[in-house]
Amino acid sequence: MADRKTVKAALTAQRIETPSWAYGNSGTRFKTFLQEGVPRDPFEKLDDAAQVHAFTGIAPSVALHIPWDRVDDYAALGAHAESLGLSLGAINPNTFQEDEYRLGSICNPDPAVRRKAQAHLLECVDIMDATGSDALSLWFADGLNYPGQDSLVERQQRLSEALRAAYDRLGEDQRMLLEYKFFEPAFYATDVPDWGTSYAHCLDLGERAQVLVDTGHHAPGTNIEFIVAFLLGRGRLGGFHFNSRFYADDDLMVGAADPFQLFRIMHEIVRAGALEESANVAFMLDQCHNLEPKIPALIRSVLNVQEATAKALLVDGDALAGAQREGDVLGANAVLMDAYNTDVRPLLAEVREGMGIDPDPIAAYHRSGYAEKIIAGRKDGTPAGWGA
Ligand code: PSV
Ligand code: MN
Ligand code: MN
Repeated sequence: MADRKTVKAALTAQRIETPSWAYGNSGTRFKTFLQEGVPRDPFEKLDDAAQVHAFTGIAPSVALHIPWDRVDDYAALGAHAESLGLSLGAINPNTFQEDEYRLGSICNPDPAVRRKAQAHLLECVDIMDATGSDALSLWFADGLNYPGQDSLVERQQRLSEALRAAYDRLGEDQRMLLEYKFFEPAFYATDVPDWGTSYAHCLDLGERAQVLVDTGHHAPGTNIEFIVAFLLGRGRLGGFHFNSRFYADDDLMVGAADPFQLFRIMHEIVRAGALEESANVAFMLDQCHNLEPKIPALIRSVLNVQEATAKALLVDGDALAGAQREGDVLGANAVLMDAYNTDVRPLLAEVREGMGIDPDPIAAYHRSGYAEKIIAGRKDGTPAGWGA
């Protein structure tokens, strides 16, 4: 087991990226409940993200979704981030909200629609150049509702062509993350439904194409830590979209539904040394806070990942390896469970004190008066939200 000092150093160095879209209004397909004080533009989303970072100390970057976060001057947005002690993270193109994309984007049977989607991917690489972002994070809603609707094989060929054009446009220090999702919005077939499909396309493209694992995008019962371990072993785990699911892509707070699964995932990360910055795994959240206030929900989510990480760091690796070698089934399992059942809150309070932040980030945020300030100060204008 790593000594306490090493564990604390790893926790202090950990970084978790929050998504710009989690700060805006969102909802289910039935209703978006508007909240007061919600940001009205990407600049204000960054202001709120700076609060999450200020109270956790480990969330200094923000992912953008284009066109939700479209601005005239991305360098100015980057400068605003910098002035807040933040940086701009992954750029997520959006090819799922325009009427032309009814039958898909880069897999659409109509070449004109494919060209439009392709141009948007390239525009997003231009934005990466302006913001200094290193990751083009791709998710495609493309798929079919009915058997026979389109050719499964030809759609894969169109996908390959579009990914190739985007990949070839990336700079040396930029990479592509390819996310998969087993269903929704398409119900019969999805063009990138699983990690295997994503992995195969990444292998075709080259080393800077990697798989993105969104924890909400699997069938119930899927062993996500196996996928993580496999991809890590092949150098193709690009990053995560963390969230919780009870049923499908629920986008609830990470660690809320199944903290044990989160621990098992972080155990594979720690075991592989992938917490290190040099491993280049992006730990991002992808969540929607429909009922709960957004900033404290994001703080809670960051803390949940941090708690799972702390427990994973406490696994006694030597004892685990020994028990595994000896075929000691119960002993090996007990090593993992001992770490999982440890109350890491006192350790994390110490880590925060070492970072000069309050040991109880949620309480400190509530005391800060920021929530009241944004409710009073953001009365005019249109709040940001899905599609805005
Ligand atoms: C799709 O369900 C997804 O997980 C993708 O990452 C999108 O970019 C994001 O959600 C939009 O909310
Ligand atoms: Mn996602
Ligand atoms: Mn999702």
